[in-house]
Amino acid sequence: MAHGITLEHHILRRQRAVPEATGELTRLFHQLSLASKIIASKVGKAGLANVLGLTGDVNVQGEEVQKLDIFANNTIVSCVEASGTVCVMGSEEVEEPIAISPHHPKGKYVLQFDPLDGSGNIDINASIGTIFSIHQRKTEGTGPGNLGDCLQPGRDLVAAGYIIYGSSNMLVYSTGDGVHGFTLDPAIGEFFLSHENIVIPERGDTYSINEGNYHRWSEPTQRWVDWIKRPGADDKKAYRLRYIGAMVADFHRTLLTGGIFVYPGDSKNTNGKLRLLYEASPLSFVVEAAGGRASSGEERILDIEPTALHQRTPLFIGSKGDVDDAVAKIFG
Ligand code: P6P
Repeated sequence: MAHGITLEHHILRRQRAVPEATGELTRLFHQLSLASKIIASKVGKAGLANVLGLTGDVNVQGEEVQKLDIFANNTIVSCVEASGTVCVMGSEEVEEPIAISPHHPKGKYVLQFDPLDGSGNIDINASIGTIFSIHQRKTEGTGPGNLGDCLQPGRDLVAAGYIIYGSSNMLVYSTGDGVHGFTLDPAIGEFFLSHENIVIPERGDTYSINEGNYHRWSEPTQRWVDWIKRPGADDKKAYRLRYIGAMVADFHRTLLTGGIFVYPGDSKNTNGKLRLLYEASPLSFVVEAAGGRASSGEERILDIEPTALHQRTPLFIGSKGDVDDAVAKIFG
């Protein structure tokens, strides 16, 4: 293929290798890809169209200004439900599970997503992203799904990934057998394979955490941060701090170059800030498929049995060696 392998071609090749595949996952990915291109286009013009992080304004065209993450949410919902591949959806922007319109057939999958993670970065033109996770439905039949279909552990994911809207727009996904990155060619409007079989280094040299919360952390967490940022025995180097404030961007750097991203529990939020089902779980599925680790400190993220749609979890994610060190030093 002149320009390389497209996302659709890559997914189709996988579908053909799975005898029982019905093509539903391919169709779901196609609609997710479409939604991400629409979002990327809107995000790219946010500063011009006065569609920043504000809400309730009316722009120069007299149009109701939608907050970008609401726009992103609605774009994903409308694109995906039209595909007839999901029975229910869950979104950071919507309190309850999202039912599929009666006008559309229900499919065998469950999609959960953070439509625009790190949207506070829009106003400063820093990277943001969409995170998605795909399970098979648990309820029988072809009718509407429900909350029980959403509350599934990450180890049962069929696929997961993210789109990062940054200096270039990339989609990174895994179905458990490898992690693959695709870069959007805006001139053609297609995602082309640019990072095949991403493997995270065993260790990195950056740590990513909001040090502004230092005073709220447990003493063991404070001691681990004090340790990782300094040279130590056995040629341990001082790790460098990198923190963009959008987990998709901080995770993407960690996946490609190694190191660790941490959002721990603290005295204000014992379970931290990040959501399990549509932030920690999908990125943990990706990092493990790339040879990395993801833990809450107490257990493997993918083994957490969810009990609520928007439940939070502390998160230690990244290179195996760095995550193992952090968990051992903090939790013993
Ligand atoms: P803090 C963005 O709001 C987000 O959910 C993640 O993308 C990001 O890693 C984290 O919160 C940043 O939180 O407390 O450091 O501003």
